[in-house]
Amino acid sequence: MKKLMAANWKMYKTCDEARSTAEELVKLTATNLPADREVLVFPPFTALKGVADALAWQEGFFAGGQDYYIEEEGAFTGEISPKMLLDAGAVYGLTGHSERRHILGEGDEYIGKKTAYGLARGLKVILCVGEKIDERKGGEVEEVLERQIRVGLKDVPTDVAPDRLSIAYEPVWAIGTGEVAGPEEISAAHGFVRKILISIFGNNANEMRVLYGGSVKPGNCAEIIALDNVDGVLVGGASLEGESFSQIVLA
Ligand code: G2H
Repeated sequence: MKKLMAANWKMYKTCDEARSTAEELVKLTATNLPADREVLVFPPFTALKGVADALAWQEGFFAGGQDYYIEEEGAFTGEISPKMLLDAGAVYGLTGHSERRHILGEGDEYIGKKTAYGLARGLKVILCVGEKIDERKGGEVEEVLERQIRVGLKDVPTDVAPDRLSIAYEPVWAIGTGEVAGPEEISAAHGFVRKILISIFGNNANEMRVLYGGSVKPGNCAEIIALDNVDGVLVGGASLEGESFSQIVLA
């Protein structure tokens, strides 16, 4: 299974800035990208086509959409569909990111519908899960992760191709805070995520990627991706500069 090194640019970068960062990333990593790694960038929607075009001719480089709606088209002001993402060059879609859960108010049921819909419409999907600090302090990590995964995947066919579905474990208290989960916390959470995936998808789940996200940086990436059951990273702040993200990609 190839490690997936993913950048989430959130609500940062104009079209020109995004395209030039993508081009810089290609320049810094394409010739020395290890054969067991892939690179994925989630730019804002407005910059998606430019970034996808900049990455398209590089083997192992992909673009994705940070969100999408659960219809193909229609009177849904402000929304965007998987069909539109694919048309702009996206291969992946993201669901359940903590900022959509906790700032935009998305719940498990809707996230579940969205995950299944994106897969059915041809996207590869990364479902994000993760506990808040009070849930960790209250000993509820496994309960929260199990609920988010089971509800988030309840409409996904059990024979889904394993390379089309990934989970990103992003503890909310480690997102954008500079606070990284320790190796034991990451290993325990990823082992638990794998166990739940196996209970849903059987052996297929051993081929599904489980990414870690939350204050990943050039200085801590190598240690994190070497852990058991860590099949890549989803990086926010430290992915915004081509130089910094290229160090993560090659770490
Ligand atoms: C978590 C992560 C990217 P950051 O949101 O998904 O962001 O690396 O800034 O913690």
